[in-house]
Amino acid sequence: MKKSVKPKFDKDLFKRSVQYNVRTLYRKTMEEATDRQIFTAVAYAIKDQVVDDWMETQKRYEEEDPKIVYYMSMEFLMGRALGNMVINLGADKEVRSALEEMGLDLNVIEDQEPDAALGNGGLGRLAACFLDSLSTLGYAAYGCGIRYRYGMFKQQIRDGYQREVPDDWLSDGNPFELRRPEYTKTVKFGGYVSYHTDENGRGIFTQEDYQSVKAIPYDLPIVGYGNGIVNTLRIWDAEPVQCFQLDSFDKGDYRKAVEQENLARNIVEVLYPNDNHYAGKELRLKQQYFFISASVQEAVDKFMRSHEDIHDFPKKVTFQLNDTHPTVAIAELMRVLMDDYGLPWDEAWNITTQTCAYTNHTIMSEALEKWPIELFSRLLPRVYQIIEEINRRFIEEIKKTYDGTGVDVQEKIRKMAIIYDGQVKMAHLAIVSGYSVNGVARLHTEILKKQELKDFYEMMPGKFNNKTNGITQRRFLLHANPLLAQWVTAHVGSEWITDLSRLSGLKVYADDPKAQAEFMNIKYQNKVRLAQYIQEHNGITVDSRSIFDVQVKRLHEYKRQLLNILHVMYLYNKIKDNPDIDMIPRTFIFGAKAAAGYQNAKLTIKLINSVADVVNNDADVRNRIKVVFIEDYRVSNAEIIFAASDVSEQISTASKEASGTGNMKFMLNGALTIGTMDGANVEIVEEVGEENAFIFGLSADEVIRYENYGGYDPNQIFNNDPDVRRVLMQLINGTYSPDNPELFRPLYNSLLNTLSTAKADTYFILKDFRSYAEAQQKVEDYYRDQKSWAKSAILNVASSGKFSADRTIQEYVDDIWHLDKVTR
Ligand code: 26W
Repeated sequence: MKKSVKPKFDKDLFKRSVQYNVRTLYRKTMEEATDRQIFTAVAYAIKDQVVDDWMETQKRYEEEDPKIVYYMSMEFLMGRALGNMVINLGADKEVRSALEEMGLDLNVIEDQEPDAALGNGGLGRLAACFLDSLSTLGYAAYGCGIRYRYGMFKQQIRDGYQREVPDDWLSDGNPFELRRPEYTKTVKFGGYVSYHTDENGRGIFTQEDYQSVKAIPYDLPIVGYGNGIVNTLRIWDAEPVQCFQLDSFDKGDYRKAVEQENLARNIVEVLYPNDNHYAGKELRLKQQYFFISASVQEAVDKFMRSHEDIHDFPKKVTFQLNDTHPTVAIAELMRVLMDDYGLPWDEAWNITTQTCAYTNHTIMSEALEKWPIELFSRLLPRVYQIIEEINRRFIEEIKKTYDGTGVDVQEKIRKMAIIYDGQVKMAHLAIVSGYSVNGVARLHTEILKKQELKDFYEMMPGKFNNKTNGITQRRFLLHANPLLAQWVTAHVGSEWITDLSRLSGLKVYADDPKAQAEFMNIKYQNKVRLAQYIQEHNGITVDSRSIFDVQVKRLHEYKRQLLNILHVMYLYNKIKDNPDIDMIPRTFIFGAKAAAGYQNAKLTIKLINSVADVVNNDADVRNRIKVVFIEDYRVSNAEIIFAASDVSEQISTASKEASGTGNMKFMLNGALTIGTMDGANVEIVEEVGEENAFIFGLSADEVIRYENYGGYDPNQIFNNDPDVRRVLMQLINGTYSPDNPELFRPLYNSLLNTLSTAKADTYFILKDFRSYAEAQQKVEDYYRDQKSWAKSAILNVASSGKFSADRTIQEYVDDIWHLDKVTR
């Protein structure tokens, strides 16, 4: 194996290439071109330099024949590519100086790139971080996904309300993508399955009278850091099959042709903007099967291009299913192996169950995918047959395992069957048919084993394992926070870029006054940068010396943005009662998109903005608190936000947040966490020490215990805690909505429903309020001592080594995938 080499960067070639691109793409000189056009020209010039490494990597894979992981995911939340690619190429300095010589600024050019927002939140961003780590570590990998025409909607705030605007991210083309029509696949929907026996008496199943769609892959390069390895994110576009031959232009065919064309047009139209909420939409299932069928076909084709025996497939290929969304891959692989390769069931099953592995990302019951049989079998008749057979055999296995043991077998079947009660349960399919099931943080995996998936864990304990999430430090420190990145390198060397555990070398500086001052100054510079962004985008002037207290993530009741804003309302009351109260100025920053149909989430956005209007414009407040809602929170502005944060709000109801990954990005950038013992917060606190974080609230065990007893009674708190009572009354007395005092009634009701049948405060907001307010008081007291704060902040950076996606990926490789390392 060769030692990794720093790829060479040809500066002159790059400059000529940019000029040439502007000429040929736009028929313009550099002076005439718009910023956006220059971005495109630069992007093509960078892609030129990547293509050699890309080809070289793929050639190396052909020679070495390493095992390949296919990371199957409905979402890849990539953000911008240019800046990251330049960094990973090791060409940041050269590109910057080349552009400067041309009178251009890389930062300005980077800002022209639209985010590739092909994801909702955590799960999609995790997939993007994993791809970065796979390339950097030198493992052969494909990301498989959908080339949505419209990604995550753009959020506009109008009069305090969220408006969704389509994200036409491809309108100016995508310079980084490569269309690969030579790998086109056909995907079949609907029709029926006919059965006949061939001359050898073997059963043959054929799908008849179906509709088909062409799947055309677009490849995006995933550049490893400084190692010349380039993997591929392959996203599929849909096109109609050509069937307008004139001689078959009779009525029936015409209708079918139109239907097929519509199917192709609709299928990749838009990413479903639901996070953690299953809606059961037919088009969503079509999307799932569309990209999975194409990806599975291509994986098998590719394998067979260079191998003889399909039985060796699991030695060279593994599929990681990113939640249940791609789980139909299991049945599709069975179908291909049996129907296209003629394997008998048992052989196909052996291969499939050694190939597929499943990651669970949530215990929220409303997120579980359960497709109605009627819909599933109508859309995917052959795949459904196969799932029925998997289910039949699994039920036999349940009986074999539990018959005569005293266990209630019927009860087991009711709870564990893949098909039950008219529904296909995708998680059950994934667990039964895969060789690995993992959660995404230690606590989450324990809850899966002990509660949600208890029956499966008891029956097949060996499959279960934990893989605590991670993030890529290349994007979220090196790119997002250049000042801190330089400072870190000056103290511990640059190895942290590919070995984040090196950050622990910073611990010796935590007490050093010079290091503390430098650190706080960098934080201040980053706060100035965010303050400028806020000034430009919100027209709000914020004090860069105030505490930046930030909650950015999808808007969800379980994430409890409502708890945060209720606490702001409480602080505002304190100021109104005692106008001279001594309070360190604090800027409460929110960023969050709500699913379009999620009423309470949307109303929470309105509440945050209404509180902002009142608080920010009340002279009595004297700037001690400010509230800012950042419009259109996304990867690109996240990079600015994390770098500038002092306080990281990770306040989900314990047990509900599977891991969280934003929590890690804040920590890496030296923010202190205020949070519950939930998800990866538990491990964050374990690394950094409880004295360097602010932990509050019910534990996961306590929450689960209450839930098992049917919840708790929030009225007691309402009746006994005057501060809570006052804040809640302000939701319905017009304090924040004078024109419509009833506006926030639904939020009030969600906390305190007086209807005896409905549950109230299912996310324990009132239950945790006091404890949260106390923790927030500690935050303020602690911030008064800048030395202590700086020390804790440095210790947070120094203790974040565990949370690199490089560590996570290496664990997946060691325990699940068993890939071979490739170097260049
Ligand atoms: C079917 C609708 C749907 C859509 C998205 C259901 C579930 C999802 C995702 C699983 C939601 C998600 O992004 N989950 C988050 O995954 C992150 C990465 O593992 C975790 O860090 C977050 O805690 C988890 O909420």
